[in-house]
Amino acid sequence: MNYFLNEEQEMIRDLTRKIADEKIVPVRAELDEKEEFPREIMKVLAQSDLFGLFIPEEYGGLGKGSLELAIAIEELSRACLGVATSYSANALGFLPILLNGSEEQKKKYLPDIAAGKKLVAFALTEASAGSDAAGVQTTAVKEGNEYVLNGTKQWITNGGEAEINTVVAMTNKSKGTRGASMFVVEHGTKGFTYGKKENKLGIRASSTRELVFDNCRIPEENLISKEGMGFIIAMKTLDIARNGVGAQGVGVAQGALDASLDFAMERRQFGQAISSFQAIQHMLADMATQIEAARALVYAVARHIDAGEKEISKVSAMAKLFASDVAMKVTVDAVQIMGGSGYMKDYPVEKMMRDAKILQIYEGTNQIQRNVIGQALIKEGAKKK
Ligand code: COS
Repeated sequence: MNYFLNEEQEMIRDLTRKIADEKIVPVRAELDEKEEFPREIMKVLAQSDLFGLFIPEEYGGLGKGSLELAIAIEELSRACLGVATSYSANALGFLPILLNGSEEQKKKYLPDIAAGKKLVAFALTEASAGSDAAGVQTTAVKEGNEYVLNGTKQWITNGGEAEINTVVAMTNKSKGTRGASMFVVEHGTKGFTYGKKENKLGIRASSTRELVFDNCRIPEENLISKEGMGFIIAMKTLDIARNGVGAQGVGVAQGALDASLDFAMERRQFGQAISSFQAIQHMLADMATQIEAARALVYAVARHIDAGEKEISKVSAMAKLFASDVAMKVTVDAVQIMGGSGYMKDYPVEKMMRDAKILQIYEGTNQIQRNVIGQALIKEGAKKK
């Protein structure tokens, strides 16, 4: 379908597709098998200026929007969701600085991030704070002109690989969500170490690790915005980033459709290509229709965000919810079409199926997305009365 992308957007698509085909596809199975972080690919993305897509030109970026970011994420996800997750989590990580950082913080951090010299991680989740994002137990206590952080962050994408971490910690536990604050913690800060590295079902090329703060002292300048704004900054960050998860869903689903269509046209049974059977054609037709619907929604939400619309929580949650469910269904169906071959590691679809599952879980489970959408509908309904 023609989404009437402009010349620059087409260029970003072509560039990321080329990198995906030439640099990611040949190594994706090995990265998955060895659970290896894709450092060389990150370098290629940096050389191609792709880390600067969403960062304004004044801070060394390309000054593009959510749509360009979605296009890049989609193409990387078509090849490998583990690589795409490492790339996307970087944007999730710098969004708190971009959205609410001071001028000094933006000037200090964003140029290196845009150049791909420094990778970022976003640290909200903890053992007791998953869907209940307000359950953060990590504390930040002000002592003189420093904050002292104590606590452990869990399942942090890019954990251990990122030089910059945006971290939510409680500055006043008695105030609930209004007692949370957002900080920048740099790799190498005394009292900041990495804990368990997770062994995952999918997206195994991405790093998922604990961040451990043990009397970790950071300067007060590392507080983003004001004390008490951490939860709201995290929610605003997720509102933008969740559409990127939708783009990941579109990409991995497209990759699975492409692989299973190729296979179906080659594989012969009962004296003919299996693609000639209506049972297979109907599956392919459903997969292609669902992907197109998901892509249309993700691009529309990206344009909605880029137009500066204020209410983005609901639509971004819708894009994440819909596209991740499509990704799961399509990747399972791709394995089914390819039968025994689909189940084997000789083909990419079993990996895509394992990878896709995380999209229904991270950046807010799809149950949480439904809550966000439901709450927004009720709010809109009340306004109409
Ligand atoms: N933008 C700006 N502010 C927001 C917001 C948003 N999208 N969502 C909530 N807020 C504000 C609310 O307006 C409220 O402000 P006040 O203190 O002025 O009243 C405050 O934040 C608390 O909101 P709420 O009461 O809705 O918080 P809950 O504890 O009920 O949590 C959900 C709401 C469930 C939506 C939130 O916890 C969530 O998104 N959970 C999933 C987290 C997640 O994605 N985890 C994955 C790991 S991070 S990769």
